[in-house]
Amino acid sequence: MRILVLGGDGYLGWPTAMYLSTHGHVVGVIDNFAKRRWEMELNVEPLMPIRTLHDRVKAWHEVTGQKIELFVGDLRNYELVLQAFEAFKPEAIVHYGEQPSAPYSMIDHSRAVFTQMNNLAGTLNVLWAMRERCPAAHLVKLGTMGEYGTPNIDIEEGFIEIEYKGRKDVLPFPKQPGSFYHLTKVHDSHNILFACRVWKLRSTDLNQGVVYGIETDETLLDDRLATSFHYDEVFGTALNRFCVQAVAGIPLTVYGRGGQTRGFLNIRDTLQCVELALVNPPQAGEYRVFNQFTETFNVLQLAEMVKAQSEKLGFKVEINHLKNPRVEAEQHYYNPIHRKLSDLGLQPRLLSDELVQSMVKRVQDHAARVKRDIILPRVTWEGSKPPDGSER
Ligand code: USQ
Repeated sequence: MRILVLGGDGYLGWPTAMYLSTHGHVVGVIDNFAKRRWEMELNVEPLMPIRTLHDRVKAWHEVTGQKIELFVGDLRNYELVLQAFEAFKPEAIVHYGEQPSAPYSMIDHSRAVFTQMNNLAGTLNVLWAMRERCPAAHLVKLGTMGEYGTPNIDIEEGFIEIEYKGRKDVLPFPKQPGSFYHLTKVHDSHNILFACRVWKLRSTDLNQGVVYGIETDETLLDDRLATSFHYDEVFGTALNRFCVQAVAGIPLTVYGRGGQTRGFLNIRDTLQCVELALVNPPQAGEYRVFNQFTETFNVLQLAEMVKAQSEKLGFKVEINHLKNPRVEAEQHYYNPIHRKLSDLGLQPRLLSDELVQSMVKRVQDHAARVKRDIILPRVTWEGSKPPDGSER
C-alpha cells in the first residue's frame, strides 16, 4: 500500500514510517519540523539525541535498503498538501501532524489559539485535498481517548445507542475533553465525520490513550533511527516522565491524589494498531472510531510500579503528590470499551515489571543528558507562568 505519514518526524510518526516500510508498504512522510521549534521555544529536548529527518531517512536507506520519501512542509499550506498528495498518490494517510501536548495548549492565549488553528486547519486541508486528489484513500487519524473525558458511564467506541422519549438512535458519544489540545481532536472528529458523510471519504479515528516506551524493533536497528522521547513537563507523558525522574533522583511527580485513570499502550502497539486499521479499511463514506489502548492504570499505580522496579535496579525513589496543575477529576469511574482492535487481531504487549525495568535501564544510558529543570510542572490550567526558555 502507498502510505503517507503526516507528522513523520515525531515520537510516533517516525517509528510508524519505519514499521510500515519494514512491512512492505511504500512510505512517504511529511513534516514541517514544528515540534523542533516548540522544543527550542521552551528550551527542552528529547532524551536521546535525534538526527534530522533527512538524516534519519538516509540512515533508514543505508540500514535496510528501503526508501522513505520525504516532503517538507506545513499542513496549513493547502497548495503543499495538494502537491504532496498529487506526487505521492497515497492509498492511505496516517495523520499525526498536529500539536500533541495538552500543557502546551494551556500555556497562554497565543499557544491555545495556535494549537486550535494549527490542528484544525491542517486537518481541514487534508480532508479537502483528499476530496480533490485521492477520494478513495483511507484517512487514519490520530485522535485521543481524552476526547471523552471521564464520564460516570462506560465509554463506547465513538458512538452510543440512546433511547430518548421512546425513540432510539446511534449518536456520537458525548465529549468532555480536558484541554484546548484535547478539544482540537474533538473538533477534528466532527470535521472528519462530516467529510465522510458528505463527500464519501473513508476514515478511522484512533482514539489513542497515553503512549509509553522508548524503543521499537526498528529504532533498535541503529542509534541514528532513535525516536524523540520527551520527559519534560510539556511534551513528556506520565510513565515516560516517571522513568526519567526515577533515574534522575527526582521524586515522582504525581499530580494531586493520583487517582486519574487513563488508557495506556506501548509504543509498539501503536504501530500494530495503525497497521491493523490500514489493512482493514472502512467502506467509502464510513467514519469509524477505535479506542486505542491496551490497559488502564491510574497515575499513582504507575508511579508505584516505577518506584518498585527502579528500586530493584538500585535507585532510591520517592513519590511526591504535587498540587495538581490541571483541572481534572482525581477519583472517578473509568470503563472505556476497547474491542474493535482486539477483534482485528491486536496482540497487546502489556506493561510488565520487566518492561518498566528495561525503560529505566535505557534512560540510565542517557542519564547525563537529563535536564533537571524541565521536569517540575509550571504550566497550570488556571493561568500559567509561561515556561520561558530564557529562564533556564
Ligand atoms: N500526570 C501526572 N504527573 C505527571 C504527568 C502527568 O500525574 O508528571 C497525570 C495528568 O495529570 C493526567 C495523566 O497523568 O491525569 C495523563 O497525563 P499525560 O501528560 O501523560 O497525558 P495527556 O496530557 O493526557 O496527553 C497524552 C498525550 C496526548 C494524548 C493523550 C491521550 O500527550 O497527545 O492525546 O495522552 S489521553 O490521555 O488518553 O487523552
